[in-house]
Amino acid sequence: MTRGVLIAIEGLDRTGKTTQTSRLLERLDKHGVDATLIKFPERTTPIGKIINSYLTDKAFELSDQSAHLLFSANRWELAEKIRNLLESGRTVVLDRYVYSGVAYSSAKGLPFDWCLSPDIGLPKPDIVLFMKFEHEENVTREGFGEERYEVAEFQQKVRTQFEKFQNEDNWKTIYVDNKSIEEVGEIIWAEYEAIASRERKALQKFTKLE
Ligand code: DGP
Repeated sequence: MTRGVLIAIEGLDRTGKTTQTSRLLERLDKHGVDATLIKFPERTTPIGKIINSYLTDKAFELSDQSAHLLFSANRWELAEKIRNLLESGRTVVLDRYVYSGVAYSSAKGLPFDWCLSPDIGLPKPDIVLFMKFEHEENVTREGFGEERYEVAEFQQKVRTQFEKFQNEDNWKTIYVDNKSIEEVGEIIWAEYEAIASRERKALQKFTKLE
């Protein structure tokens, strides 16, 4: 059986990640690909509930280190499920993952490597699609301000931290400026097809060796 593909969709707040992840799921389904969407933070688990209070209640006090470790623990809560889904052949789409964890916390001033270390050992995505605005002036501020991190200046710092991952071998940046939902969806689909076909070829080679 082919292992499923692990895709992470990353980006700043309000870049359209959630719209694109659900569209990708629909398209995978139409093509007969068994797929599961997991959104981080997963706010319904025991740790996720604490994270939700932290994000929505600005009076909820938590040190930056504690908050960081909770977000990481939330990913570990689901690590086995992700592994099992992949092993059973399902494709898994993640709406945010390790990279958000490091980018948001290091933007607050915590050391980058310290932020990365609790996530070491989590399943590595085959591809990370990082959605961003190339030109800052295209960022819509609409809706910012409802949750803890939704402040334009902070988002700028997060963006700088995210960009530190751009030379990773699984990283692809998708510019969303002036593109329709459909156009961004097409780019994401092309990236998915490329990675899925690479996985199929790798499997064929492997089976030929047996
Ligand atoms: P979302 O549900 O995708 O809107 O995320 C909620 C907020 O939490 C958003 O401002 C980004 C932030 N966030 C997401 N994942 C992490 C993480 O792992 N660590 C930290 N510090 N913040 C995160």
